Amino acid sequence: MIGSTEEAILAQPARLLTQAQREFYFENGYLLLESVIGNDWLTRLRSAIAEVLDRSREMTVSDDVIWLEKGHTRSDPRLLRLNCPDVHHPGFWAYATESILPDIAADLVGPDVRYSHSLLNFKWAEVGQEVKWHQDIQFYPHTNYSPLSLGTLVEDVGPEQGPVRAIPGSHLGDVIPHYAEDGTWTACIQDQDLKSLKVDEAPLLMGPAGSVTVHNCRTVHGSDPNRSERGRPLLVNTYSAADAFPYTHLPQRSTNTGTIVRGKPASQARLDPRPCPLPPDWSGGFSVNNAATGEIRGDAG
Ligand SMILES: O=C(O)CCC(=O)C(=O)O
Repeated sequence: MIGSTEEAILAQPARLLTQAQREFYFENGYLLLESVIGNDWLTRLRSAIAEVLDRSREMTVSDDVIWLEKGHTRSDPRLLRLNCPDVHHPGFWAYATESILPDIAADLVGPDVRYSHSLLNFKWAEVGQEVKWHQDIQFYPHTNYSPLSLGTLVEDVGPEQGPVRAIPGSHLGDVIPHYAEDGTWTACIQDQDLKSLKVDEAPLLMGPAGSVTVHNCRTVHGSDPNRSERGRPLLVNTYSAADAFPYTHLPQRSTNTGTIVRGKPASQARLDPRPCPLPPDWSGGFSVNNAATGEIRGDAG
């Protein structure tokens, strides 16, 4: 469904995407852009990742920056996630601002683009876990629903590696609570609410290294475990229109949060009347322990 906000965005000249791609995103809430990132960037990102991996060899437990996967050892490092990569290696911030990512965002949210946050999800070979069906906006409500996440496939991703899956058109439905009946935060949609969603119709957003996935903050998405022998590093960068502001503590927040990466700052917030359930209070931090309960892990991508 293309409303007046989307029409105004479409009326602006595109920097990179075709009009058909922009319309597809507005209608479906996701997009897959195959092989759009060149080898120069991929080499830079892989070298930054190798440095992070080396840093993790000294670790035995997760900290706020690096979350370790089961079985992590010095000689066989396994990472679950690097939080806020933008402030932990200059290559990640350069990529977030100087690559085509902010141009893709501008084509989908309008010319004025605000950087929100990044994370690097590893999904290690054979042990990388499922990410349950969820919407991102419940982790970080904003004054409007422009936030979107761009996932860069740093390596080739096939069906067995647990690619992201997104339910077409689900961004036009409700924002579904991520709480159990007893009020416990679960970071994902409850089984009874999944019944009305067409999870079987969700395509696998996979492709060669250098492909970019896009999903809107209301789009229901998740991913299967990695059953393959190859890792699946996914660098997630989240942007919004410049006039979208978070009104709760962000789970991922860095000194770069709020930077205008294309266009100009907003002079006022744009308010969408559609409600959003509040997340738990993340002001004390968002760690591997409180991101979700038990084995359930959602993703504030
Ligand atoms: O790493 C994944 O498979 C999930 C990513 C995700 O849920 C997100 O970017 O919001």
